[in-house]
Amino acid sequence: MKAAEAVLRANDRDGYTVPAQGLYPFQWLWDSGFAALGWAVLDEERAWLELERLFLGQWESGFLPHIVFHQEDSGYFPGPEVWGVRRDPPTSGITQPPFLAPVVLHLVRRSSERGLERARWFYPHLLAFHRFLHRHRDPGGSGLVAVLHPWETGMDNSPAWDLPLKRVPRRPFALETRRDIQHVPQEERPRQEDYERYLYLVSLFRELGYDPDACFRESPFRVVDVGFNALLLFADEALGELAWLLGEDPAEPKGWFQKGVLALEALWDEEAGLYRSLDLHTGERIPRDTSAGFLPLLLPLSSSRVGRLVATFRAWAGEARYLFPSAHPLAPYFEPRRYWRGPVWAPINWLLAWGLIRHGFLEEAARLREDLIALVEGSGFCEYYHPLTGKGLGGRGFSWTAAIYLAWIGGQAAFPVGLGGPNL
Ligand code: 9WN
Repeated sequence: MKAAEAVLRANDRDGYTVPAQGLYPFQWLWDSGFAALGWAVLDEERAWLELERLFLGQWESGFLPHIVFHQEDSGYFPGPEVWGVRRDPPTSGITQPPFLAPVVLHLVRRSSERGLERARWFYPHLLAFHRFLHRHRDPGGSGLVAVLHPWETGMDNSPAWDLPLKRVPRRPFALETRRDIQHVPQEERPRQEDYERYLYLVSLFRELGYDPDACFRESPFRVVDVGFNALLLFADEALGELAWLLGEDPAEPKGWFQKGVLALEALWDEEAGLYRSLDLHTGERIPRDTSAGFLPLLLPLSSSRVGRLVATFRAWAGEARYLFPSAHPLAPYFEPRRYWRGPVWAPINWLLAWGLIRHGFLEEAARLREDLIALVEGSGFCEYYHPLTGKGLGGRGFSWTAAIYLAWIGGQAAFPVGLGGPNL
C-alpha cells in the first residue's frame, strides 16, 4: 500500500498525475481515469481534482484531447509544438478511450451528497465529450464510433493496427528525435516505421486544422476499435445513471448505449470466439486477436455470447503464466516484450475483472487480480509485464499500475454500473 501511494505522490504535479516521470511528463486522458481510482483510496478530494485538471484541456466542441501539456518538458516527443494546438494549456489533437463517466459515478457512489455536487459540474462536460464522439466519429449513425489514430485506442501498436496502418504513408524523421527509446529499451517500444506513420497522421490532422469532419473524411486510418467502443458504451451507461442521479434527462446517453450494444454484435467473430475491430476503409473485421476483444464483457451480453467469450478467455489463460496477455499467446504476431503486442497491462486486468464479475465469473476475475498483485510484488510498479516470465517492462514507477494495485488492495466498495466490483 505504502509503496503504491509513494508512486502516486511522486507522480503528482499539483493536482494531476503524470503516467511516469521522464517517459510521460504530462497528463493523459485515460491514465487520469485510472489514477483517480487509486487516488480515491487515499484522498477523495485529490481524485476529483485529477479529473478537473483534465477537463481544463477540453475544447469548445466538447472534444477532449488525449494529452494536456500543463507545463513545458522537452522529454516527450511529439510535444505541443508538433501538435500545433494553440490553446492554454496546449493539448494534443486526438483523443483516447473515454473511461471517465464510470470513474465519476464511482466517486459519487463512494462519497456522500458532496460527491453528487461535484458530479453536477462534470455532467455537461462529459455529455459534450460523448456527444462529440457520437456525432463526429459516427456521422452515419451506425451506433459505433471510429478512431483515426492508433494512439486514440490507447493500445498504440496492437497487432490489430498492422493492416490498417499499411495504408498510412510514412513521415520519415531521425530516430534520435524520439524520446521514448531514451527511457525504455527499443525492443519494448513500437518500431520506427510505426512511429513514422503515427507522425504522418498527426501532421495530416494539424494541416486540416483539426476540423473533426475533415479529419474523419481524410484519415487513411479509420477503424471501429472494439476496445474504444466497449469503453464508450460502458461510459454511456454510466452517464445515463449519472443523469438519473442528478435529475437530468437520461434519454440521450441511454439511446447511445442501447443502439451501440446492438451494433457491437457486428464485431463478433464466431470462428475466433471473440470480438474484433473493423477497418472502415475495407468494411472488413481485422483478423487479429487481442485483449480488446474481451472488453465487451463490460456490457450486457447474451449468456451464450458470454459463455463463448469466457471459453476463449480460459484458452488464453492456459497459455500464459500471468494474465492477461494483450495479444493471443499462440499467434505469430505475439511479442511478449513489446508494448501492446503481448505484455500484461494493469488497467486491462482491472477492466476485464469488472466485466467478468458483471457476468458472474468470479474465479476468472480473481485470477486477474492475483496475477497483477504477484507481478507488482515481484517486479515493482512497471508500465507492463512479460506474460510468461513476469519481468517488468517499459516505464518504472508507473501511475496506473500503482493506482489499480491500490484500488484492488485498498478495497473499494462501490461499482458504478451493473453488479459489484472487482474487489474480491
Ligand atoms: C501515446 C501514457 C500513454 C498511455 C497509452 C500508452 C502510451 C503514448 C506513447 O502511454 O501511449 O499516447 O507515447 O507511447 O500506449 O495507452 O495512455 O501512459
